[in-house]
Amino acid sequence: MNNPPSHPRLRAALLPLIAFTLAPLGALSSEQPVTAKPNGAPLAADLPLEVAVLTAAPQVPPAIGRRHPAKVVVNLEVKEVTKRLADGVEYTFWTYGGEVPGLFIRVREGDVVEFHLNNHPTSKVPHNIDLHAVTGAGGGAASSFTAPGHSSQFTFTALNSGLYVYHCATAPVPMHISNGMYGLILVEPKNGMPPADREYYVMQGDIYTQGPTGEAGLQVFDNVKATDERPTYVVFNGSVGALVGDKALQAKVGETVRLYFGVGGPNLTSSFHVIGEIFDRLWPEGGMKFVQENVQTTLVPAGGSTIAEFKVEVPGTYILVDHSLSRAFNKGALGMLKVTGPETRVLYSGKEIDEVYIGQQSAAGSVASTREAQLVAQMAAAIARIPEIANITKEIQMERGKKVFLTACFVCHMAEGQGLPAVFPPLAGSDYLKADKLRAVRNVLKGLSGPITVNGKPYNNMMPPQEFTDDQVADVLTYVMNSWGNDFGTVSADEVKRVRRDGQ
Ligand code: HEC
Ligand SMILES: [Cu+2]
Repeated sequence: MNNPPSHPRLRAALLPLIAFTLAPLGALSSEQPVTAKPNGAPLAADLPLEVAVLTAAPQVPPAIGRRHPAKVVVNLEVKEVTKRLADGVEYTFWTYGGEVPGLFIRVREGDVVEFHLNNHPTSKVPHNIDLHAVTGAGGGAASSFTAPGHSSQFTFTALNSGLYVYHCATAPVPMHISNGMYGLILVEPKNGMPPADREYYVMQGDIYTQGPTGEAGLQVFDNVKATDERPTYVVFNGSVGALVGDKALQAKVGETVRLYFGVGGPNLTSSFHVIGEIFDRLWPEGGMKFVQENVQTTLVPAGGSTIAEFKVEVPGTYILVDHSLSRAFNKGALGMLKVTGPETRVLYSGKEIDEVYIGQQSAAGSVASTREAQLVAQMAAAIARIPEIANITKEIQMERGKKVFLTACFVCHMAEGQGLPAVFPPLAGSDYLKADKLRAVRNVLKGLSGPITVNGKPYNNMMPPQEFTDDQVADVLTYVMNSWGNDFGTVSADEVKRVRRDGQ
């Protein structure tokens, strides 16, 4: 038997090692959740117990009214969800609480926080959490590595007040963060935050998709673009337009608006700016002593935050941007704050926002691009249905596929697809190939070994995985499925993409 060590302290010390080397999940499945009590843990037992109210952006939980410490229980669930990234574009986000950014957590300096991280059973991979508000190894990451369908518990004391980023720290970390695994935790100072009329939660993140910006359909993470820090999207609150049109932030003339703003990254720093406003008060980098007044643009690092506050004197629509403006106008880092109320012409006598200035990011532009994406998809579908076009497409695929066949497959399956008796099965006239084309896609992507029967004859050999793009795999299979008398139909790049994504 090779049981994990049973002594709790030893196990707690070993778990992070297991976690960070990404051992097979089986190694963890027999583990009990690890409870890490801070030194002097009995203290928590004397504290009043509270369950933290968590909110989805742009909402912020209510101010902590209490002026004494409490034991605060935080329940946060990790879920992998497919949602809108931009008009016509979907993405499978990895989330804390089903939302990007993750749910906002609010506690008070001196609170003892009992943290429960639950990873939903439908998740495909393990996750954990590193809270920058935590003083302790990995900010909690070491104690919170959680396989799908499991939950972890750890406890920390919120020693320092401030606005802190939290994020997933499971390998590959940039991918987990880019997929949406970041959020904010506010540790209020002992005497609380000064009151504000409106408090909002906004967070910026950079996203890397295989398709270019705006390409319709379900997009997947692109590791090369991420490594090169070339995002296809830079967004506020998880998607293009999350704070635009009827989802804009709201305020009334005369109110004080406070923005809790964070940058999840994983890579880009934000030049955070509100077009048409000046930050009256700023807590730079989320530190708790507000030290700046009258700031136009504030730099917010990846994995950092700021608290920006201003009184709104003039009605209108104010535009939140990353002032690296290509990100705002071309990649999505743009939001709106709508201020209603009486005009004060002395302060400003102008028209409303200029739809042209913010172009496709405006409410009207957003509707237009949804419609455009629909029409483009309709047109593509209509074109594909024209038989002549379908035939030409197939012919092009055949020629391209032949080239792939002659570089890779023919060495084993032979030039006429006839195979080699008892060693390499035939592709010409193969009943195995004919029966299930998606299985054939899988065979080419992942390789194939073990006993199979082709045209009544047994084969038990090994085909290595074939390293090709989705297009090349589609082309080569279309070629073999329509050569040497085969008439088995065609394979599209989309089908290959789906098989690759769905795995097995
Ligand atoms: C190094 C030799 C090798 C290469 C290269 C190779 N295969 Fe195979 N292929 C095999 C073997 C061996 C099997 C049977 C594996 C088994 O016995 O489980 C197989 C099985 C198959 C099958 C399923 C069985 C059948 O006859 O229908 C398909 C489809 C297939 N290969 C397609 C391809 C295509 C397409 C390529 C090129 C992209 C390719 N193979 C490249 C060795 C190879
Ligand atoms: Cu994660």
